[in-house]
Amino acid sequence: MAVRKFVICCLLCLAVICCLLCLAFPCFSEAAAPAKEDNAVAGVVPIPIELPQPSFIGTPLDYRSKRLEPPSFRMRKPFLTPKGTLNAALKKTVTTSEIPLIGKVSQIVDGKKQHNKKFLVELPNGPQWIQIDLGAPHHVHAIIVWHYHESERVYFDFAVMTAMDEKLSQEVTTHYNNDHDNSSGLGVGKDREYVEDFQGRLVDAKGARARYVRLNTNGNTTNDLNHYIEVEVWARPTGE
Ligand SMILES: [Ca+2]
Repeated sequence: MAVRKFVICCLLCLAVICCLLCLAFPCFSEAAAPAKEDNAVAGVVPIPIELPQPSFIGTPLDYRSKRLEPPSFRMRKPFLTPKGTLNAALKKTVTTSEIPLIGKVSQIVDGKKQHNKKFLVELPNGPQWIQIDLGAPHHVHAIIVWHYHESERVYFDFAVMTAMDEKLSQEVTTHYNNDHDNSSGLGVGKDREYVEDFQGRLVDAKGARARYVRLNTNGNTTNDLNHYIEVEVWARPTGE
């Protein structure tokens, strides 16, 4: 009986000592837990997108379409790209289908993206495009566009393409197209329409090889004009 009591006492003491060790040295209790994964998976990191201030002016959008994305008030998830990916569009050469009515084409890639009208580049009515020359072939991972986010609006026939030449004849890839009836002549697109906001629209270009990036629109829910505040092209040089 005495031996049994002695064994029970020893076990209780051992348990108390283990608990005290775990409290004093957490590594005793976490030794088997897997290492916590960092934001950066091996070789890729989230692109550091700097967002402008949201706008709280303007009337709510009165537009209904089965092609319109349902409203989302969530922040975009981090977008991972290979290390070394930069905004290759910044301060590069921009050409446009027509001369802007407001602003200069260089403002599309000047890094300024607040919603105020002084940052706005306005192109005339009808189908219009802007094109960015990255200066050299790149692997393009993400194209982010802020058309005009002062008030809620939807831009029509939004299409994003990349190519190796400025005439868009070599290695042409369409990454986004919501021209559902081919009214802009870019082919029928099945992507959704969306409401502009301060986060801009990120188009996944999946590492496409390209030197030129072209963005198209054909008016919007407020008027028939076409607008750009900023376009970013997150890419890495191919080294060619
Ligand atoms: Ca700008």
